[in-house]
Amino acid sequence: MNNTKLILAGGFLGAGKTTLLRETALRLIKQGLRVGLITNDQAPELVDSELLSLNNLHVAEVSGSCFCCNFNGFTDAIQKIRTEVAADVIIAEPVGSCTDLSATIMQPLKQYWNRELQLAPLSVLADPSRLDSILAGGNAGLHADAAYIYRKQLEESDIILINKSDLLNAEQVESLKQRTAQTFPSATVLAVSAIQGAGIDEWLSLVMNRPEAGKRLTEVDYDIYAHGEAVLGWLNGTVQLHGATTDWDDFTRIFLTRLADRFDNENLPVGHVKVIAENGRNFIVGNLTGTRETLSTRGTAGSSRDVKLIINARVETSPENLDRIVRETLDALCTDSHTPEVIAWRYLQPGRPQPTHRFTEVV
Ligand SMILES: Nc1nc2c(ncn2[C@@H]2O[C@H](COP(=O)(O)OP(=O)(O)OP(=O)(O)O)[C@@H](O)[C@H]2O)c(=O)[nH]1
Ligand SMILES: [Mg+2]
Repeated sequence: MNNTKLILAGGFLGAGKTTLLRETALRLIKQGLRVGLITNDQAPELVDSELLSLNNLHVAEVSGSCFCCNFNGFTDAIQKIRTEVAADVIIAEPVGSCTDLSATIMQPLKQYWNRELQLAPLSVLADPSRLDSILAGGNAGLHADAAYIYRKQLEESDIILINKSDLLNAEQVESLKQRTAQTFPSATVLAVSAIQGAGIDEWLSLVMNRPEAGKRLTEVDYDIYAHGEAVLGWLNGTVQLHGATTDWDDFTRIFLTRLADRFDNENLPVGHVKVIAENGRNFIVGNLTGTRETLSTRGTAGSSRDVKLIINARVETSPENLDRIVRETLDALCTDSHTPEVIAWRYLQPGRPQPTHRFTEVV
């Protein structure tokens, strides 16, 4: 089998990685290439995998641990996709709270998988409002240790993608690009809009053609890193709702709005809360990447008596409190009209990262 191009698209929670995976995969498929995607999370039941599969894309999932702490799980997923679809290109999305990927993923892949894989430069996406704060020495509305992870992700990248450029005017884009390049001088900085497609071809031409990947290692203090992850409560739940005919688009918006209000009122910074409501092949996705004004939805699930709801929430609070808030909000919305049947429901605090490999030199 020919060697496969592997593109790692990292970046903090909610930066737009899954949106980029979808947009890029569709473009590459149009060019006649075979594409596989790999998603990753601390627990199963992923909105991202469901969303990409519903777009008819080929997805493998590594769940239960990040790629770095389950390197063999990651390479098994790579091998699975190579076998199943003979992929020309694989795009992988690491967990948004993960860093040190150059030392723990890129270098080991270069060392042990150089015959099977052609590694693309490490791309890291950044949400412009969080990035703006980080560049100004702030914490992007996050706990200082979570903001540390954000900075480390950018520091180790080969390419920084300032995503959501559609939210900025040309002057703001230029200023953000310049300040990013000054702070992270060894990275190539591009501005893109994953949702509208702007800048994606330029990025693709870089990742498909540039031979150097994982050019630098950065020092990471694992105590701060572990704490930065541990301040986030994590909840992945899937429920089936049965009951009165309901407009699931309204339902999803109200559910997310009420959650946003709870988090904002209790001063709990949101990493990312995402919900997908599926009614057969119709679905709506709702996202919250910060306070209430970041709430957005895409797609439509229409109306019916039944729906499958997948909820993935990463919020700075204890997992128990996150579970309580999400359950109370859902139960209040379902009173009398629906019976929720829980298919899967987990809440957890990410454990200390213990990478399978950690290289101290660039391969
Ligand atoms: N305006 C705008 N919104 C975007 C863009 N890309 C992504 N988003 C939105 O940002 C939110 C998060 O996008 P995702 O692609 O789920 O982000 P992610 O990085 O995969 O998030 P995690 O998997 O939780 O780490 C969603 O509401 C997207 O619609 C963009 O280019 N412009
Ligand atoms: Mg994602």
